[in-house]
Amino acid sequence: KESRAMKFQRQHVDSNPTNFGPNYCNEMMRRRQMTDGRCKPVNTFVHEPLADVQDVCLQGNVTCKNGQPNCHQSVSKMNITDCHLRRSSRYPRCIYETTQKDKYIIVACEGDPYVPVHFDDSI
Ligand code: PAX
Repeated sequence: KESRAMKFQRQHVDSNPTNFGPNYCNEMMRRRQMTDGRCKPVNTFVHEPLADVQDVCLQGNVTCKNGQPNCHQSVSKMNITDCHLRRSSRYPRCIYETTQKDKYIIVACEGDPYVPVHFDDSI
């Protein structure tokens, strides 16, 4: 079974995007299985080395949006892409807006090794 850590990598890490352009989210949300059964409404991909994303778990501790204490904010801005489902798009045709940004990421971490399992926000 896919672990929470592996699921985070599938959904949120794309270190070396090869297909960047206006269709990035439409392709990647499908390829990374976030359009099976429903269109996931919002999802962020981080374009940094996996080790750098995992290192965020050792960086500034912050409270998560849900009040849990296990969130961490990156010390550096990271290159990310936000995928937002278009309001007019209806399953099974999931159509996304692709927006590239440089922002600090906030992830929730768990386990031993302590690794990212949830993407909380970017600021
Ligand atoms: P998730 O299901 O929220 O969390 P996501 O991050 O890909 O998935 P399972 O066993 O899978 O249910 N976990 C936590 N979740 C939240 N908060 C804390 N502190 C926490 N600690 C552990 C994946 C697993 O992490 C566990 C949680 O129980 C899950 O375990 O965001 C909704 C989705 O949109 C993404 C992030 C979420 O997907 P919301 O509205 O809940 O914040 N998303 C959101 C994004 O990718 N980018 C964004 O900018 C925003 C705002």
